[in-house]
Amino acid sequence: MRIERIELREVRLPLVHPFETSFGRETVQRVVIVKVWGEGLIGYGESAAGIGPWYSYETVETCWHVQRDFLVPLLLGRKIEAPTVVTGLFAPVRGHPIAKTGLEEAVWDLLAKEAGEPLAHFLGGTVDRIESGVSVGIQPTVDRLLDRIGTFIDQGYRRIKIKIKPGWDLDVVENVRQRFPDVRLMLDANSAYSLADAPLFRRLDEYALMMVEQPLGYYDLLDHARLQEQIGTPLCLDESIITPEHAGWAIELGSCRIINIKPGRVGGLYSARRIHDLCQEHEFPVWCGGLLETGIGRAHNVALSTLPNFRLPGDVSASARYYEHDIVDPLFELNPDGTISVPSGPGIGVAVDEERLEACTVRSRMFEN
Ligand code: OSB
Ligand code: MG
Repeated sequence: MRIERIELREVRLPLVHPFETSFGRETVQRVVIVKVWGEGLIGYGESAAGIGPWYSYETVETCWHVQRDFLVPLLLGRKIEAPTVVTGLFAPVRGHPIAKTGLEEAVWDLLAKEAGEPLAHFLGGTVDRIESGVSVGIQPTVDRLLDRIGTFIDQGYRRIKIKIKPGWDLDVVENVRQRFPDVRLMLDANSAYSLADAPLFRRLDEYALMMVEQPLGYYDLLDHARLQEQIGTPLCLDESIITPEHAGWAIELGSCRIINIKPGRVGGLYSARRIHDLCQEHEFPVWCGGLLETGIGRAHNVALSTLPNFRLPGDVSASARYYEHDIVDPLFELNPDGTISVPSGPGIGVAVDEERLEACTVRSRMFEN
């Protein structure tokens, strides 16, 4: 399949609720939606960089620059036999995984559509529903947090992740556990602590947490291994795992016992699948994280989550948890049993509402060959 045309679109979508983490507060999501054309078909992908270089060094501006000036020229006009070759094609560009992901995902969608297969199946997944969890941002008060968690539990979410930061940790967890003694609960610190905080994490061992995600430095593997040795709760790495090699190093060093896989963080679905396979060989469970994607990136995350070693509920929640007017049809909805159904149509399996997409586009650019 020859890649005949590529379009980049910067999209802005207001979030239903502001999302606050240890690195800041977002009220609007900005992403680059990528469309690729070949043989009368269109593939869609998403680069969910967000507004500032907080979670990662990438922003919508860096994605646009790296895509327009370096990645699009590497892909446009090429004959692509299999989506797995895109990662190699992009290898000369160092880093910038979120920028790469939008284009790589769009090629996966396009080739799955060419094969007439749902993306989930095309990737090697088997299940028709995935377990859904929800990530709850830092709230103005503990009461607000308890309310929000209660609402999500009532909706059926299968596990709750709460964001923590210094000053919003032990007491908050104590309160959540008192109110919800049995909920499957985990924490995400987004690198807000250092090894000197080990005593805090030892105290958190008392709360039957499924895991603590990324407590220490965003590039660190060694201090996480030192911390994991001192605590009972499994550590889960997010920011520190950027390539399959990092996953291998983390496993060898004992830096964590669980890995959060996000296509955006690792440069796309092929890299995500390689990390999945490596973790499976080492009996490390994985789950699918998120970057507040619109329905397009969400569809890719849903498809990825159907691989067999995605054994824990992910941060792949319903469209309505993020956006009032998402850009896909149908929307992703939570089933009463806390699962999300995997679309059964070809490719991402959901239609993109082009009118809606146009309405929230702030700039676009077409590249033709
Ligand atoms: O650390 O997992 C994270 C959102 C944006 C950036 C980083 C993270 C998150 C989330 C929410 O926790 C994931 C989601 O629901 O999409
Ligand atoms: Mg995280």
